[in-house]
Amino acid sequence: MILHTYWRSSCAYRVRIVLGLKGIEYEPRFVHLVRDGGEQYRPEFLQKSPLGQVPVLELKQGGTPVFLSQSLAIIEYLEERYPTPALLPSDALARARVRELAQVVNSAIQPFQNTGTTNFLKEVAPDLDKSRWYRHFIGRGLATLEARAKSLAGRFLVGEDLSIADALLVPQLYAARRVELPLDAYPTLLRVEAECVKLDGFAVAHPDRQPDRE
Ligand SMILES: N[C@@H](CCC(=O)N[C@@H](CS)C(=O)NCC(=O)O)C(=O)O
Repeated sequence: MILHTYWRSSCAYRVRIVLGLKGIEYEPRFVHLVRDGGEQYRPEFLQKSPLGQVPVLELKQGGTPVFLSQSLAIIEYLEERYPTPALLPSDALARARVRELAQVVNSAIQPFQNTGTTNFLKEVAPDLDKSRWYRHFIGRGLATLEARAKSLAGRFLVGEDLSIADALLVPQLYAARRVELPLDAYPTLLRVEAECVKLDGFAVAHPDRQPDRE
């Protein structure tokens, strides 16, 4: 299987974590999101991902390549195909909690920090204070996660078992540090992150360990 990825993409980082935790071999193909106006907008990549975004998982169906985008769809596909270690709890409410926290990152934070969004903002609102923008949306999302985590977290974000929610949390904290958001208001999230990064699956997925890192 092939993963179209970029070292600093938090969404590709999520998928790399899941591939690493499950020990799934894959071939990376690098898509530079900044160089030459963004390789994600080249016609050949838009055929794989019409939104022009990474990650994309490339699979073979009956010998023909097929392309799956959206990190959460990819992660749930991997969870079904490679169930060990399980990254979704067996209890229905706990499973919904994992998806709830994953969606806070996926829907309520990441779209506001996305390169495509901020490039467009530069165009339509050149005087915008970008650092205030990032702090507002990332801070609001992390505060939501922290509030939930206070009652839900154990060793990991939802209870004692590692889950998809942890695979979204760690890249989001990485993205928050990139924009220098102070993180001391989120002690539970930092404690969970410290547990996650002890695991090899997280270590191998880190942006600094990617061959396309600059
Ligand atoms: N919801 C999508 C978001 C994907 C996304 O925004 N990817 C970013 C990198 S983290 C990207 O490729 N941005 C390039 C652009 O929008 O131009 C997912 O979870 O995969």
